[in-house]
Amino acid sequence: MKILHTADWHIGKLLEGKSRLEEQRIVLRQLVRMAQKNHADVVCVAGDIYDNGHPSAAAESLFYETIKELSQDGNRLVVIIAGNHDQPSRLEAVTPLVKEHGIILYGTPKSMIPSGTYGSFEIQSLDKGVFTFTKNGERAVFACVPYFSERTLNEVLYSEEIDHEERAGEYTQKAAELFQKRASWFSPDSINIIMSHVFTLGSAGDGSEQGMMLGNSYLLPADVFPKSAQYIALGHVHRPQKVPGSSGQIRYSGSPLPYRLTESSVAKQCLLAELHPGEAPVVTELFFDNPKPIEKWVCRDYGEALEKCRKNKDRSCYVYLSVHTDSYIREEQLKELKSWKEDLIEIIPLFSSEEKESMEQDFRQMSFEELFISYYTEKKGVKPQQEVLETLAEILEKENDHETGTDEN
Ligand SMILES: [Mn+2]
Repeated sequence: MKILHTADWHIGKLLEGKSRLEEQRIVLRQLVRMAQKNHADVVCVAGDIYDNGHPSAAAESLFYETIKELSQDGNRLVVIIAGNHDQPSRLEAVTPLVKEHGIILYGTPKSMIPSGTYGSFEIQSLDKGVFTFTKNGERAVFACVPYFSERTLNEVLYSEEIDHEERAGEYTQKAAELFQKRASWFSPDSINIIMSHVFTLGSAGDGSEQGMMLGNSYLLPADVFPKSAQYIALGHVHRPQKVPGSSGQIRYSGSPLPYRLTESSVAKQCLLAELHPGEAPVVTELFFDNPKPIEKWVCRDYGEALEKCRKNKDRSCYVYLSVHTDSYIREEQLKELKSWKEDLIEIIPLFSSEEKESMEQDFRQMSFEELFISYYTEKKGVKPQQEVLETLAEILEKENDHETGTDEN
């Protein structure tokens, strides 16, 4: 049986306010072609379908279009779990429509699907998140564990009679218990697969998920996963990787697109795992062609930056531009750069250390407004507009009124 493993589509995600939908459409089409070309029997999407719980109509439309194409009229099973960015019930809501296309959706670890016909597959639902089916004489058992919080863990694992004292336990142990429970349905003569959306210890994060972690308790060691699982398809970390401590059967496929500059150094991929009962998986990495890379340019002066923008005007890429300069980049220079290269995400002036030192000296003699202008200019690369300065003056005036007691109160 061939499983195509992907995750973290984050449909609708922006880069500094810029839509990435077109790029997402391109890579998701590539994914459909990969599934076809490699004759995948099942596609696993391991969470974070959307970038947020309230996706735009265009984002939803791209999702539906993609899963319909992937499912190939119900001849390929598509299994989707929710990530921390998805709204679980909303993701599941479309089940009555997509069931006949062979599409299975799990919103929470408590979700259980009805047994029945899903496209050309006869699915037997065994437990929460667990189902089985047979294709080409091979039986597969899927244990799907969508993103869970500690609260969800308690709800899933313990009945109401157990009091809080007894519930006390480490997140890790509880997570291990949950995976173990689900894996109790695995059998040696089946293909046994776990799908989940978690952060495992030792996975080289790229910064994109930092905000999603609530302290170290949300990091799971690789041994929370039962040994009886042949392949563990994970989502959450955007950088593709084998989880350390596993022999390559616990994997993050990573996102199909780099979503920030730090993710740009690694080629994006999805994974094709060929599985047979009782055998180690054979995993092949399939690479995406990035339609619009995120780049960092460092230029020695404004002239070079301008030249580089001109030369690359027709090339599709996002640019974080740093320019060595002795003076601030003026508004009109900024406009000129952008007139050549539209997708300049950020322009950062780099001052020589001497320049910086002399400026630091000056700070002591500066007025608040001058300090503000200097700070704003350094952060944004341009001088603040008159309107901003006027607002600042207004605020300062009010502050002074308060301090001197001339306010009405
Ligand atoms: Mn995530």
